[in-house]
Amino acid sequence: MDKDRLQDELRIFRDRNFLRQKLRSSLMVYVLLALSYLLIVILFAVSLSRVSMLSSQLNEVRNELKRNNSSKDFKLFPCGPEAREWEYFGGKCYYFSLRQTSWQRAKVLCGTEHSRLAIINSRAKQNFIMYRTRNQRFWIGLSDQNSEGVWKWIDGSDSTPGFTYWKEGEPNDSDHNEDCAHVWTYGEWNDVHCTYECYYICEKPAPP
Ligand SMILES: [Ca+2]
Ligand SMILES: [Ca+2]
Repeated sequence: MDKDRLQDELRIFRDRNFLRQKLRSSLMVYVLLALSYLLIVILFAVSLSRVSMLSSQLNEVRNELKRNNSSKDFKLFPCGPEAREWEYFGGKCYYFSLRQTSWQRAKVLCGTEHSRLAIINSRAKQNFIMYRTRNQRFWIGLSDQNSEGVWKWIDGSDSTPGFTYWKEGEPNDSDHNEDCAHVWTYGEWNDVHCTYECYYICEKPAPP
């Protein structure tokens, strides 16, 4: 009887020991799993922060490149890289047409480009235009269509008190029919009939 009891107790002890060992090994597995999970989370967080750091650095480089390019663009094309046919002078942009047309049509064509026929109100601007037009005839924004002999710029201002560069003997209103002005040889101004066809100069403010 005592022997049986002893064997039972021994068996129970063994079972308990076995269970304890099993529990311990399962616990170890769970701890290891938890540690690996933690490690994965840490690695993920670290790589995420590195990726965001890299992308912010990349953005900075991109912005710097953009800034450099836009300042280079401004130096090369102050009137805008999309408007390379416009020439910059003194804070404004000028277009020298390649086609000849009447004064009225030239006025409309400048308008479609958000500009107007050129106003020459200084010697510096006259020099620029003179150099650029090289004895070719180009319409400017000056006419006496509203009142004979009263020459007004296209912005409504009176030309007489300001800078003028009329050719000697001009404006002569030849045949009583010359109401529009163009630059002529040596850049001097001449009045001619408005349906005459010549090149034209448009002017607009330079982009900010
Ligand atoms: Ca006239
Ligand atoms: Ca004339």
